[in-house]
Formats: sequence, structure tokens, C-alpha cells
Amino acid sequence: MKSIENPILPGFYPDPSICRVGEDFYLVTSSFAFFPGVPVFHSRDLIHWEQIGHVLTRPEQLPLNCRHISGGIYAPTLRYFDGTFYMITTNVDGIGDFVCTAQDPAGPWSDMHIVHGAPGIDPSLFFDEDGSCWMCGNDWSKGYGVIWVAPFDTKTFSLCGERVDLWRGAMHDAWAPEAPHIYKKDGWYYLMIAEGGTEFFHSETIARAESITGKYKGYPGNPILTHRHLGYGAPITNTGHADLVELADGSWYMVLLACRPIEGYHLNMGRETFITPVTWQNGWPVVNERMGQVTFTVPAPNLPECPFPETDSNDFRSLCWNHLGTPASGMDPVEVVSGSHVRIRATRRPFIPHGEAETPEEQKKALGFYGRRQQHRDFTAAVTASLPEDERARCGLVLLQNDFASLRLELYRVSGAVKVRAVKACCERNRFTQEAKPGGTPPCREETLFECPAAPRSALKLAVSGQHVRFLCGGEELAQADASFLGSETSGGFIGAYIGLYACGGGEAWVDFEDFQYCGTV
Ligand code: 6LW
Repeated sequence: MKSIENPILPGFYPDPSICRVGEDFYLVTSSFAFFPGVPVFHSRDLIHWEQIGHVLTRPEQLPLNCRHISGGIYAPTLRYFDGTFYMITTNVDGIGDFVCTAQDPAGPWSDMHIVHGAPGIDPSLFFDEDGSCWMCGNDWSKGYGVIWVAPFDTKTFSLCGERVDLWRGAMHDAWAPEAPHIYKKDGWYYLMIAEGGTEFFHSETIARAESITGKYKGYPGNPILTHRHLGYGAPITNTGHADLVELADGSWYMVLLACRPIEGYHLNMGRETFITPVTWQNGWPVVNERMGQVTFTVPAPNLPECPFPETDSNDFRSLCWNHLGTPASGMDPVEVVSGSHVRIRATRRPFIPHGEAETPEEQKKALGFYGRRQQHRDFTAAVTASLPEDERARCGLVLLQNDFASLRLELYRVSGAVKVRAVKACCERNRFTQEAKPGGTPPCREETLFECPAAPRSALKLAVSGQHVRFLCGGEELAQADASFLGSETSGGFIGAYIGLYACGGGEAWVDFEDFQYCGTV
């Protein structure tokens, strides 16, 4: 019996949405303040997945204000109708909901078609059998969360009829009804949503109606999926934000986000994409029948296996690498010279706010950062960095959760002498307002764990086993640290840890990084 190993997309790939076109499956996830945005994946057997591109590859498609790392692009939905792929999502940095279209999911994708007058986040599209298109999303404007639907014109990319509130979720006063998707099966309109919030209490619930505008009646067996009953020690937590896909043979699968806590409820890798089979009983979906929860290994569908050629994620040209913030045309602080050589300009603004006053223009600039996701519990990441002469420039290797939580191995100059230091930047903040928790630590304090002289061109390395981090320079171990504060449950935000190369401090000098090696084991 063939099987699928979860997560199918390890590392920070939250809010997945999937569609099938013939024998091909396509999947997109959120990308927040990273550029390019909305990664696109492809599979033919649901076992093997390859990244084929991004939807948002041009600065004009992804205006980010980079106020914080969890801004930008929230949950996308991917749908296909009559020869065209539609991706709808929300840019919370002042744009709102927008649609991009393509004939080829690998791109190119169109510019943004901004959807005016749509409240909330988590927009989705549904194409009915008569060719009509509907848009749904969530809305908090009435003081409570509710899922709504409205007719949608795919020529003008606008709402074209009455917006109708459909459902407030299964639980009485359900927290954060969101991530709605509508499906049609056996004459019923099914509305599947997430509720409970994307944290530990996350769940998936469903309702159905005979008309798309309701009245929707909740499934008596809700929630159809949650791991909150398993406790904080479960190996998979936060299950929710799901999307369903029907295969050619009539079987169904669900993709969803979930977390793999590390050494306690610490979500360093953030929310990853998982998959699980779904069966239907008496007109309602059953998730991973007889298991009732998402498991690391699930049965694969009855499809020919279709593995893809291995790609080298250490190649700086690989699709897994991201900028932080959208580089203005011609002012990109990151230059990929070759697969093993990237140059990063020491922009004035570090990715960690040091309280430096930033002009709005300064804030919009992309940061001197180029990174890839942490995808394993145990891994090493190494690179050779060359510090320029400019006294202001700092550069290094960072394990970054967000603006307020990171561990850095950094080269810098003091009175002309080159030093290396291990730095912990930490601040306990409310995950949404990013304010310091009452009684929490003061705003974003930095702690130098160790420093010593170093060569201007040094081999930097982080060796991570669970929550234990070792900092090495030139093969010498300098310091150790506990990384559990990097979990998003503590540090806040919607991201998962990135391993990044960075240059900052000003002077706009170029820093060379060579021979990056990431090796994940568990
Ligand atoms: C996503 C929404 C959510 O749009 O988090 O907490 C947002 N719930 O479903 C970003 O992942």
C-alpha cells in the first residue's frame, strides 16, 4: 500500500489551498512579508511535490510596507475554471483582497486585480455548475466573526451582487471563523471553515445548504478535525485551515496546516502543509476515517507514482530562497551571482527593529536579507561570509522567527578590528498586536552570548538539535543557546523559522556570501 509522509511541505508553508486539473494537482500557501510571494507547488500523486514557481514575482504584484514580518500576504485560495487559474488572497499591508490569473500555474501570473468592498481575510472563490462564480470570506465588522458569500464577476474582478452572511461557525460564539471554502457535492453546497484560531484550539468545521446563499446547517459531528483534544504533548498540533480536492476516481483528500512542536509546545518551524484522506458517510466528510486525526503517514491515492528530479536547495537560484520585503526595481539589496555566491548590500535597516527611527520611505525598502525555511528539527546551516571594510556594516547567519525573536552569528568591526559574536534577540510580545506582554520583557532586547576576534572572511555555522543551538566560526564552537523562544507560540506572528544571510548597519557596502550548506536530518 503506497503512503504519503507528512508534512508534504515541511517548514513554514501555512494556509494551503489545492486544486486539480486533469491528472495534475496544484497547491499554494501564504507568504507574508517574503518575496517572491505565494509559492506554487505541483504533484501528480499527492506523494511527491515540486515547487514550480510563485504567483507574485514582480514588485508591482507585491507592495509590502515591511512594518513587520507577519504582514503582507495572508491566506491564498487557488481555483481553476474554463482554462484559467485564479489565485485570490489578501495583502494586509494596505491593499486588501486581490486576484491574479494565469493560464500556466508556473506563471507568468497577471498583475493584481484588486477586489473592492470585500471585508475580512481568507477570500475564496467557488465556480458553480452553471458557470457562475461566488466569492466568500470572513467578516468581523459586526463585532463577531461571520462567513459571507457574494456573486463575483470574473471579467471585472468585482463583487456583483448582495453579500449574504452564511454561518458563524459550529461552536457557540466560535472564535475566528475563517478560511472558508465552498464545494458542491450530490446537490448540496458545503461550506467548510476553520474556527478556534490558528493556534492550539484550531479546528475544521462544516455546514451545508441546498442553496449557495443558505440557510446552512452545521454538521452535528463538528468539528470534522481538531487536535486540541490531544493536549499540548501531541506530535501534531494546530490542525486547521483546510481545503478539499476530489480525485478523478471520486476519492477525496484534504490539505491543511499543522505544526510539529519541538521539545514541548514550541512551534519553531511554524505551520506546515499536511495532507490526509477524506471519506464521505451519510452526506458528511470523515477525516482520516477510523483515525480521526492527521497522522505522519497516510494512505496514498490510487495513482501512478510520479517522483520529481531532486533539486539542490543550497543553490541560491533555487525557488526556496526569499527576500524580506519587496525589492524596488533596480534597487534590490540582494544579487545572486551564481548558485554558490550571493551578494547582499548592507542596508541601513536591520530586520530586527532596534528602535531606529525609520522614515516611511526607509521602511518600505527591502531588507538586506536572503533566506530559506527551517524544515527539520535537527540541522546544520553553514556559509562563508566576507565582511567589507566599511566600519558600519554587519553581516552574518541568522535563525529568524520574526522581528522580535532571532539568534544571530555576526561579523562586525570595532575600531577597525574584525570580531564575531553570537547574539540573542528576544522579546515576548502579543502575537497579534506585537506589543510587549504585560510584565513581559522590555522591547526587543539583545544579548551578546559571546564575542571574539575573527577573520574578515569567516566560515559561519549553526548546528541545531531540537532546541539546542551551537554557534561555530572557523570550525571553533563559540557559544550555545536554547532556541525554544523562537517558537511562534512565544514570539508571536504567523511565520516559521528562516535560516537567513543578512547584511545591515548601513553604508550600502556589498557583503559576499559563498558556499551555503543546509543539512537537515530529522
Ligand atoms: C490566515 C487566517 C489565520 O489568513 O491566520 O489565524 C492568517 N488564522 O486563516 C494567516 O495565516
